[in-house]
Amino acid sequence: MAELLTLSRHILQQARDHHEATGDFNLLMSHIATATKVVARQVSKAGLLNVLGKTGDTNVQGEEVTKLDIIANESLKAMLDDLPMVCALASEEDASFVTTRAGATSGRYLIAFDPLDGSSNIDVNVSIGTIFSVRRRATVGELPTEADFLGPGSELVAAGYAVYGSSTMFVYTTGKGVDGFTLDPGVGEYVLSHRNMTLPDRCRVLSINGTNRDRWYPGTQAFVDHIVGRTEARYERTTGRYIGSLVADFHRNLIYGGVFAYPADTSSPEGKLRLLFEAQPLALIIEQAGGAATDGRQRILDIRPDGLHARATLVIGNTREVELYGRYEAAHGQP
Ligand code: P6P
Repeated sequence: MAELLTLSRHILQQARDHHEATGDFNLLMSHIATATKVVARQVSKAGLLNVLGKTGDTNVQGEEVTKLDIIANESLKAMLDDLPMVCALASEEDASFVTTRAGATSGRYLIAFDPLDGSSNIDVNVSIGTIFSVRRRATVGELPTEADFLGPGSELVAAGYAVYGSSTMFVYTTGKGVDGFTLDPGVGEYVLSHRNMTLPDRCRVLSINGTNRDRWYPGTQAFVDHIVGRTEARYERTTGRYIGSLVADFHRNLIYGGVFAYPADTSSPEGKLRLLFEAQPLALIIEQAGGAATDGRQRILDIRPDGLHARATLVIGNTREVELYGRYEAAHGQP
């Protein structure tokens, strides 16, 4: 049987290639992976553990909170709170960041995560996911501040996601390409299944919520019409797929080739998706896989968030389509 390359070993190899070999980074990444395995177990047993459904609360985004959101959020924070190299954690579910118990002043790394993206799909058994990013602060010795989180995505040292679907996968990059691992429940380990993931240069899929058409600005409408109108041979076989779970839509497009767009529109003038918790990590991954991500005007990885919960237009996938969106955006502009 082919040798199984576990995520743990892969992280060690990556660390040898280009991070200080203190072991801190390896331990950090391994804890993130383990946290996603805990969430995967909770998600897989959600119906049985009777944790489906809503809590009746709303989060900082004003979204209804599901019980699994809370469980996933608390699991991730508990798993990462004990790491001496981590000084702070920021969650999409929480209004502000938290300093860790173990590394508040000594820790160099900061972790931001969306604990359970797409959670509105939990009750109908559609794939959901956890998205994370890791950044490093310049100095240690003091308590971290929110500003330590607000750098451009180009400063991230790692980004990745877990997708809880027909199988659980962990996909990540440390700036040296993208690799995907599938959870082997029998072993309890993530095993390399998608080495050096590269975005196919074909627009197999267009992912956008078409029911928002009447809210789109003209540039978005023209972009979609260009593809749906099959104005080029490239789009003869393009199909629409949109399941309202960003991680699942992104993961499918990464494998098949395609473009996802959640544009600013008249009801969400800043865009709906979060720059720090969703757009930045996925932008790092897609660029490492040979694609692109912009907000229609600038590279996502160049944008400095103006706050933890900053939102952004996200157009992400094949470079050709992302650039096409930018041309239509420039031609029509936003009011
Ligand atoms: P809409 C889920 O709530 C989420 O943040 C992303 O996972 C998903 O892509 C998007 O919102 C779906 O939003 O407005 O199309 O339902």
